[in-house]
Amino acid sequence: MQIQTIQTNAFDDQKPGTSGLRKKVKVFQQPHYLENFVQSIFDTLLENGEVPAGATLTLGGDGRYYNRHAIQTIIQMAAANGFARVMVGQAGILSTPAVSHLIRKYQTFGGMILSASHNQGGVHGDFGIKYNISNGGPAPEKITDTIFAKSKVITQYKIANLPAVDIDHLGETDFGGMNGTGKFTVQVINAVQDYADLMQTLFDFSAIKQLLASGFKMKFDAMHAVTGPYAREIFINRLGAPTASLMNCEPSEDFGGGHPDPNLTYAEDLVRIMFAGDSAPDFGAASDGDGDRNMILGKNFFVTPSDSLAVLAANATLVPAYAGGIAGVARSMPTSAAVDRVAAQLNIPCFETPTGWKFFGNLMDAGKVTLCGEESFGTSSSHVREKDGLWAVLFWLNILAQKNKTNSTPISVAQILKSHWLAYGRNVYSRHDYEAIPTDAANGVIQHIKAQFDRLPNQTFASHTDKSYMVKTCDDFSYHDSVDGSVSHNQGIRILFDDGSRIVFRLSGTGTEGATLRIYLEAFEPDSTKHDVDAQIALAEMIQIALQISQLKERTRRTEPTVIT
Ligand code: VG1
Ligand code: CO
Repeated sequence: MQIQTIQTNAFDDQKPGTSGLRKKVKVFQQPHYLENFVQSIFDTLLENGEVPAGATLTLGGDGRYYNRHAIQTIIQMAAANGFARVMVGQAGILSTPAVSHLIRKYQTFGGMILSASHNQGGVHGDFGIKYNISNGGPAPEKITDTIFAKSKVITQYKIANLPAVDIDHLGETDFGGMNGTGKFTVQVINAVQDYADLMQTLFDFSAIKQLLASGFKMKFDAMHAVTGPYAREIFINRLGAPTASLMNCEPSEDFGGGHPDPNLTYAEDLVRIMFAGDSAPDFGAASDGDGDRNMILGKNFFVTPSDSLAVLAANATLVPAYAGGIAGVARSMPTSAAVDRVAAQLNIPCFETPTGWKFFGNLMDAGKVTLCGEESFGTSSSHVREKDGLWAVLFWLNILAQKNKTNSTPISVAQILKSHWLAYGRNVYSRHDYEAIPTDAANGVIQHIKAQFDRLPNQTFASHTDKSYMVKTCDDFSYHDSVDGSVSHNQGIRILFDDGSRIVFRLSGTGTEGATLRIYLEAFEPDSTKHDVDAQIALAEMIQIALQISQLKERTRRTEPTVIT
């Protein structure tokens, strides 16, 4: 194997966002663009010396367009940069939680995930790369900042002249090592079994199997993305569900032309099935491009991700892996405080972190939290260091199986939520996204809100009812990591009202077109007679206040959000 050193010019836009570097495919296709970023990752890892002898890199993606090309390039660059082995998913495909699990199970040095997650794929869609460290979790900000700094000054990268590696057949291929020394191995694995085995150690598969055999109907939508093969192994082969329980389970390079984003807008086919009245299945779920997100639906019922996290925490002891209780919980700042109420009752700590899974890693490594979640359809536990879509689906099924075992009248998803709200009160919640707006207008909105920070506290906003809303405090959220002492500023604007209601404004860090402004709305409703009110109606006044404070319509000329969840 010969190593070539290629001269290159730096790009100035390779800043990793909330979850890795995401750009249009055509941006990644520019000469040296991918290589520069990959070398910047390796240079960051190598800063303190060589890659340790025998180091393995785990590698896989969600199967989107450009995945195969990128896999070959990264294998060649890993060889040139001193890795002894690359463990790659068959056909180059691995879900994000599967990569996290493989890194941990086989104690590999780290992993690269090729995905732009829920963003559209295909030639005209998005591509992305993320680096995960040896705990299985996304690289923390300290590392991603260094990667960005290196990408701005890079002058050369190293690549080995390997022949194209067959990534479609399981097994190992050995190549001669760097400049004739040692050897370099590419191992093609099928991670589905490893992942399904892990799930089987966490959940009561025989109880879920019984539930599914009892006439309980489920529908899982893989949205033409990575979870299809995992879902088939788990639900059909291991849990005995009929094949009709699955839809869109063939991964495709452009996700069937759709948006692999499991929410009420983009998972419309599943939503239609689940809201079909009496004939609807009892349980529905979907996951995103790289398999780390989940949407949970009941018969004619939508579970907000924030509520889902709270329900999982409240019922964790029904699941074998968490039967002994959970150490603590964490949620991203914009996620509703529903889980905080559960934590208070369980007398366990609850942490509030910035958006993005990378902030949960330290808390899990330190044993401070077991369950984590984000309002953006992400939930998981310390079994991996990523969010995990199928894990959340199995958790719900395990809860339903247990609750229905001991009850003669079936208990539905909607009933679980209603009794949860009865016990804890309801944190009514919604997120409004304004996608692809001009960056200047988006920044203008944020500046305009910040400029009001001095006068907002104690200001009262009129209400159509006899209620009025007074601002208690407002700030731009900063996070102090209690484990490593790091501080992250500018993580989203919070406007907190004296009755516990809240509006959060944040710019997305995963978009690739203009800016996406997210408005997160929350109000606490203790009165159970009002728990059935639709969230958009219950939050109507919060929405008006948000528009008034932000001048969003005037500044962006948008009259409606593009996505409401
Ligand atoms: C979004 C979500 C965030 C999530 C991130 C990655 O980020 O809001 O909660 O962690 O996507 O998820 P942003 O910056 O666009 O709001 V995934 O499934 O794209 O890896
Ligand atoms: Co994702």
